[in-house]
Amino acid sequence: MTGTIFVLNGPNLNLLGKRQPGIYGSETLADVEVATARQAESHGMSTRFLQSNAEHQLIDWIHEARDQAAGIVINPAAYTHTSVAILDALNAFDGPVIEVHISNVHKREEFRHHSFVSLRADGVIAGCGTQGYLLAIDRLAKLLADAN
Ligand code: DHK
Repeated sequence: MTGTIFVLNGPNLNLLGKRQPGIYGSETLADVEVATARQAESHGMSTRFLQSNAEHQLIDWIHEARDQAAGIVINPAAYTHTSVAILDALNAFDGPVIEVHISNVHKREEFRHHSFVSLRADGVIAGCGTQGYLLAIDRLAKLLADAN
């Protein structure tokens, strides 16, 4: 096991900063990548930061995390609300998992209130903007330190 955290991002997050900035803010995913890498570094850890619009790709990365990652931060985006397959993949991962949503999904449409991923997540952060990713890194670092 290494000190690597996989940070996985689901569909449409490649458009972060351009897409509905009133909901998701003006920072780009590249900005978030830099900030999360710095945050992980401050805990002596590194990140592998990935985004895909394809469900199967996210699942394949979760499988890779099984022997490459100490923990996972995941914003599954719309797959949060639909994907049993991503839940099953996360259930095959032994380390801690933190689920992140940039927006407060509970303040939005009812279909966003249910998360399959929350059945597996050790923590859920919603509505804290892109700062949620940094909070998730901090939480993973604490869980991993406590486990050792
Ligand atoms: C991002 C999305 O793309 C939505 O489909 C989710 C999530 C919420 C977010 O807040 O980061 O419902």
